[in-house]
Amino acid sequence: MSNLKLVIGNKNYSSWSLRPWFFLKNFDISFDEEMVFLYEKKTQEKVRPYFSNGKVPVLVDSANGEGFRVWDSLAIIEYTNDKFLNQQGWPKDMQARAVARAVSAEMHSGFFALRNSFGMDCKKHFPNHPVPADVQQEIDRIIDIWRYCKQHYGAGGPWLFGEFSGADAMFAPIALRFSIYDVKVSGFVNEYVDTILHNEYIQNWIEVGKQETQVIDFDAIDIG
Ligand SMILES: N[C@@H](CCC(=O)N[C@@H](CS)C(=O)NCC(=O)O)C(=O)O
Repeated sequence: MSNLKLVIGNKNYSSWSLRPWFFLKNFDISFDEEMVFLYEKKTQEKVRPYFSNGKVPVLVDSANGEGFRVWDSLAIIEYTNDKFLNQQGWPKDMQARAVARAVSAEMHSGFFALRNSFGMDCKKHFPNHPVPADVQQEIDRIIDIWRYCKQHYGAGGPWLFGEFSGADAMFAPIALRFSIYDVKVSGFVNEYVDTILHNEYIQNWIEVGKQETQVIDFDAIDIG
């Protein structure tokens, strides 16, 4: 048993949970998982004790006994970077690091059309799915962000800043959405999406998600 516990939603659906989960896994930080099924009667009851606003992910750090809680995906990445990685969770170069944080914050606070119209559902695949104009606009912005990162900082490896960083964890669910909704991409975008989709931890997440039985009606709720 680890001192760290990550409370996550259904792997099939919970894109916010995937971000810190992927970050911790790829940086080999050991943690336990507790899964809370989303949008069920007991969901709020299970999540509220963590001082969350009823949402997952939440990280619980019991190293000092008291169960310190961090209730936001990006804050969990920052906290574990501070505590376990000696700042290796973000690019070493100061300017690259600032850009990585800027694009992560942009992901964290935006892209609502894409998140709402192309909800994450690992079990689904929609060949030739239509792309509404507002979603296309956001996809174009994401591709511009990825191109900028790769061109300026990403030559040293397959990730946005060469080596894996918090920015890749923040954008990982986008690769899953591109695959599920058959978003046509080519060149470096395709390579980057493949890097994420072929990652062993992402494959494991998808496999487990596919085995879950709870079904959520996307039209009835906003899952982010
Ligand atoms: N900003 C939060 C968003 C978390 C979030 O919206 N989580 C969704 C699941 S992916 C959730 O818990 N939804 C349950 C609800 O809204 O009742 C974060 O980054 O952690």
